[in-house]
Amino acid sequence: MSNNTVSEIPDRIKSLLMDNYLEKPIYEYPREEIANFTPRSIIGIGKYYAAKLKRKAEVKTIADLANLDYTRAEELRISRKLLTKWTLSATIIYKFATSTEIPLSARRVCVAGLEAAGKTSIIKTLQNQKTTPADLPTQGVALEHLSFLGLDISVWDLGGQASFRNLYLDDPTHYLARSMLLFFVIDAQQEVLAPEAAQYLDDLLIKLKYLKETPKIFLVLHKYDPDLDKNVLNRSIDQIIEQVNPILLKHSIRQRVLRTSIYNVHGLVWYFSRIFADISPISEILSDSLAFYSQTHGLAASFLITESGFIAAEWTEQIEETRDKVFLEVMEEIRKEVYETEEKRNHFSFISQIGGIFITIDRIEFGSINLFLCSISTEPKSIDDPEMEKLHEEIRPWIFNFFSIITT
Ligand SMILES: Nc1nc2c(ncn2[C@@H]2O[C@H](COP(=O)(O)OP(=O)(O)OP(=O)(O)O)[C@@H](O)[C@H]2O)c(=O)[nH]1
Ligand SMILES: [Mg+2]
Repeated sequence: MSNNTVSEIPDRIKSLLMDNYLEKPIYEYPREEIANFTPRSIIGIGKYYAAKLKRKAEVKTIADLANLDYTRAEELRISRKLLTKWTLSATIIYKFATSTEIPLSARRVCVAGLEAAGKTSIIKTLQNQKTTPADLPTQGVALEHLSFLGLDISVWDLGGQASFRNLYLDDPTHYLARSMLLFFVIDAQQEVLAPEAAQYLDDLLIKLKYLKETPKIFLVLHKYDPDLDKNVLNRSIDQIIEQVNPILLKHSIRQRVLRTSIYNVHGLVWYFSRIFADISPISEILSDSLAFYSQTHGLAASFLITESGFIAAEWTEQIEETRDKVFLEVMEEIRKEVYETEEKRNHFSFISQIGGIFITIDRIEFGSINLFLCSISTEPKSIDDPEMEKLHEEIRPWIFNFFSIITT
């Protein structure tokens, strides 16, 4: 029935599974049925532990295991490290089995929209580069790269001048096919351009339908600048949505709207981080671990940031109002560390310009993946503080564990 046979499973997922405990060869199962496999089919879970999980926590399938709270390790008398690893494996398999997304291997995204909507500026901001109003319009397509938690994402920046738009529409197989996500960028301050933007979106969606492609579509209402009157902006956005909504409806596409500005870097990076996290199998579990880590150690906030500046996980319970400022300071320090410091430091700390906030940053390296763990505290802590040492000793192996799974 299903054309999603197991042979299409990426090696990364196959390598987590054993087929000795199945009634028939793995490739004969429909993809969604993998979620119902016994936990024993996960590599590393033997008979003894499978029985224990069943008896003590009613875990009978991979789906059950994916939903098991791994902080119950002590109560279940299973080592925390093992249980974390198994629930993570189960989560990755479960997500794969139940997702209707384009496979993880397709990591191409398109950014389209009218000229001067701000597409190139958004991409540059995500790449941690400065943009200036004097930057030139994109001539045709510019191919860019973003990296998120070990995923290499290639970004097609489709220059928006009318002559180029026609080029893409004339050859959609080349310009639009095999994309996982399509960001359609609209200048939120220019409601007069909305009919033209809506027309272009319609043209693109018609071509995608013809190609039988269903990338996730995001409307990026850009130039939503923080210093502008929100009433005026929102009124303009309402008018834009009014033009665009019928097009989405016509193509039965769910409305997903982002409001971004290059003058709100945290907001922009955060939005895109969430979207990319959605296509990364490990982001959710990283967030859970970070929350656990932060609460255990009484932190005010914490970020886990990738070398390229994306937020892999964030926990900011106690510093809601100053979060954006702190985030920008953190990003600036990381940028300096990555691009300007000659020798790599394993950790460093600094005091925020906002009074009473102390930040330490840890570099966590795993193969080619570099992460920065930022611990934000309201009490002065030095990097030589034994408390901090303890903290780092704890989180490192966790993160290490995650990456050992996704990269093997
Ligand atoms: N106020 C404001 N201006 C922005 C923002 N983002 C980009 N701009 C400005 O908008 C203009 C166009 O930006 P680009 O990024 O070149 O636009 P583009 O969509 O790539 O344009 P094409 O390459 O021609 O398709 C530039 O002057 C940018 O500085 C924003 O968030 N707010
Ligand atoms: Mg451009």
